[in-house]
Amino acid sequence: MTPSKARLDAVDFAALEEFAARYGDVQLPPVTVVIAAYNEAANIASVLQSIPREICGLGVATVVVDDGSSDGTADIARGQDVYVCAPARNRGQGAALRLGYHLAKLHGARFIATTDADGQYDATELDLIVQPLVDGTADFVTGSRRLGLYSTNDVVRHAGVHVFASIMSVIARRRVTDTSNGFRAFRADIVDHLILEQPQYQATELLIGVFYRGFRVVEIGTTMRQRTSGSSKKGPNLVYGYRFGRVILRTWLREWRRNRSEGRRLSDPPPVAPAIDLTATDQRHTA
Ligand SMILES: Nc1nc2c(ncn2[C@@H]2O[C@H](COP(=O)(O)OP(=O)(O)OP(=O)(O)O)[C@@H](O)[C@H]2O)c(=O)[nH]1
Ligand SMILES: [Mg+2]
Repeated sequence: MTPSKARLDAVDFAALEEFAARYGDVQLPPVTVVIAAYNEAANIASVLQSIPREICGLGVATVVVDDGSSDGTADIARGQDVYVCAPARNRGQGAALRLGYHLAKLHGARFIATTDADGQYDATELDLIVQPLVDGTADFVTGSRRLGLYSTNDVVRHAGVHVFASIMSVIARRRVTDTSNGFRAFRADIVDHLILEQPQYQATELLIGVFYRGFRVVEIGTTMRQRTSGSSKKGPNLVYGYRFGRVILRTWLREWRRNRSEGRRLSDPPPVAPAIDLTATDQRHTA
């Protein structure tokens, strides 16, 4: 992976160096769970303790990316059996996840899963989203609250989930039910084929990217609970909706132009689809 392709910047490289200095040239197990965490002191310990030691029979490590929490989130995470990557400057969830993906891939992860540090997702369902990758039937699996369980009293947010899913269904030319789910899993090698520029609202950039690169995307019903502690970092509903919509539009245009310049169609297969050889690593390794 070249730095230009990875689109990492000086903050990312410094964080990767600090990680290597702290943990050495660690070889991550096949499944690495990446969690972006910012001021989640009230939630992070229980979330980390809920991550299973094995997913689909494969070894699991967790990498927490905390870029400047002021409430001790990183210290709490370091007290758990996980890896912590700590960029020097706060840049948003999208930037934290992008760094986490590259870190996981650089250190040998085969599959990357993500969940949030706020306890809204159910870690016992990680098996559900990793299984299609292990079976080789999908490259990217995203949780869907509408196909699974979803509790909210927020009617605006609820309507937004439907509206954005309809827009995404038009863009992807297939039915999509949830565009902002942070519970997902994908093959680590696809990261090199995606452009990830969004510092905060990455979910749709990632989703449009995988659709337009031709990767096999599967939605699976999963659980999404309400936050019980801490506060959303995404702002009030209208701000969230406006910024989210803007990311969809910009990414769509970018990926449409990218495909056009390469003579690719939406239905074309991915640029490369290397086979996943799970016999090549120690599958039981844990953090
Ligand atoms: N490292 C890092 N993590 C962040 C940042 N902003 C948000 N996060 C984390 O990203 C995850 C999702 O953030 P939330 O604020 O819950 O956003 P959301 O789940 O999309 O929206 P809500 O439905 O309002 O909760 C949580 O684990 C946050 O701690 C950030 O600037 N840096
Ligand atoms: Mg949340």
